[in-house]
Amino acid sequence: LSTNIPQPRPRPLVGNAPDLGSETPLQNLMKLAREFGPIFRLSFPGGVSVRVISSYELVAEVCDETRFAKKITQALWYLRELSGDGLFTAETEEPNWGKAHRLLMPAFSPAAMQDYHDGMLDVADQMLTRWARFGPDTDIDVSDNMTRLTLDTIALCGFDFRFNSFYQKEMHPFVESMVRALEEAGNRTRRVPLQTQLMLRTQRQFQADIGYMHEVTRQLIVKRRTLTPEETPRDLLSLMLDAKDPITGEKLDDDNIRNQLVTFLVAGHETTSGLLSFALYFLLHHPEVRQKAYEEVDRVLGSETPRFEHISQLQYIDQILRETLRLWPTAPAFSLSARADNTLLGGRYPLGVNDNLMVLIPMLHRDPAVWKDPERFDPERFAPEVRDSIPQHAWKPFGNGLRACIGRAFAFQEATLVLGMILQRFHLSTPAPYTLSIRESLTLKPEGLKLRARERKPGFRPSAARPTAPRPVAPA
Ligand code: FDE
Repeated sequence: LSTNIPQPRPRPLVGNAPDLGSETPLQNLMKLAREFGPIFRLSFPGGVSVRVISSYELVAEVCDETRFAKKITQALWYLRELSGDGLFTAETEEPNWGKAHRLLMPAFSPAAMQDYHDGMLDVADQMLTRWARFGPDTDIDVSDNMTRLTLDTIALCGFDFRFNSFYQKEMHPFVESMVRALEEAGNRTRRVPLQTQLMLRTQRQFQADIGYMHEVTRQLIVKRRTLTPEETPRDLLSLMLDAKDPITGEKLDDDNIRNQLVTFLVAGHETTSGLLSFALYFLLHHPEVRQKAYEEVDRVLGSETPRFEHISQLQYIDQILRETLRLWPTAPAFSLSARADNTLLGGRYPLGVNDNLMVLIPMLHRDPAVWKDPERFDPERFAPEVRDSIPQHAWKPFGNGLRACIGRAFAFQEATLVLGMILQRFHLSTPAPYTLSIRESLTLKPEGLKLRARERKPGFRPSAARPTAPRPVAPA
């Protein structure tokens, strides 16, 4: 057995950077995996290299948390300029990660989802009311609508802030800053540091964008502190301000809370927006799936305003979402490294603690050893009767173990509700034949996807979203 890991031929100075390219690095990685197999290596200027793994067998091995752990890679360090020691970009060993993790877990548990239902319903209703008013002949930009929806939803449910994205043409200035800063953080991974140091204007813009985001989030915290207990909504922000970590007895400090707010906005909107956009893509292109989904929605929701109890009954929608994340996991990779030197991967490849591993999720999700006819979109793979036969680490759209996605239940709750409400009210069609083209930023999105929405019962509206009554402050 060879212990050499295959590698596309590196070029002088730039190594394998050209193999990744700048527009579609993830799709290029998928092509390389098809060519070079379940593990291959890429090297970059400055001595950085990464081992990309994508078979079920190897991924199941690196998901063993006693041997491997999340690695804050260079790309995450650039992102840290925005989100600091927020959950996503903190090292597991940093005390603030453990503190925030313990303190925030209850707010993301399935039981806590009930608290977010009214906010989710409120924003979804804004979007659909707009669709109804546009009428059946307007082209609706899917990713744009889903991004406005998911951003408004996490901000409203998380900290009672309204971006009101559906009431303006341009996105809120916070979003412009966030998108620009995320893009720059991504671009930095493709430059040598000296290049970035020479780009003075880009640097100033990056700092200005981050400064603005920090200022907006800081003000949210300041303003929240002025509310009386009766005025204070029971949301993530009050939990972060009031709750004490059960182990250390400490509260989160203001800088850390600010970092968490930025983290939730970044992590909670692009990924969920992509999930909804791809799900709509699949629904538009699979009439038999759409039909079955309509039947379920009509049976479960009828013409009622969705209630929290309805969501768990939308089983088939849940299957559609799982299958969507199988083919296009919108956060398409996560990074790990071995906990100890002299680790042997796959019984043959030696690894040290400084070697970066990247799990290429879309290819894991296409491993023919697990998935029959992997390219086919088929929600039946996740039918309750057969779901349990899917091996444990074969489906990883939310990452692994301790550092897996904390927002999973939130994202599913939101996406299930929104798809359910769309189908309850509209017939969907594409204005013109569409071939899937994927735009990459940190996450994946179908590019240029448009839909038309014709009301199923013209003028029908489930009774308006109930206003959220002020709720008591979360117990400390
Ligand atoms: C996380 C996450 C992850 C992992 C990463 C790593 O490992 O690095 C993943 C894969 C994910 N996430 C995915 C996803 C998808 C979707 C749809 C989502 N996600 C959603 C959401 C929402 C929200 C709110 C969130 N999300 C959040 C989050 C956070 C905070 C995190 C971090 C955690 C820790 O602790 O680390 C994540 N997420 Fe997600």
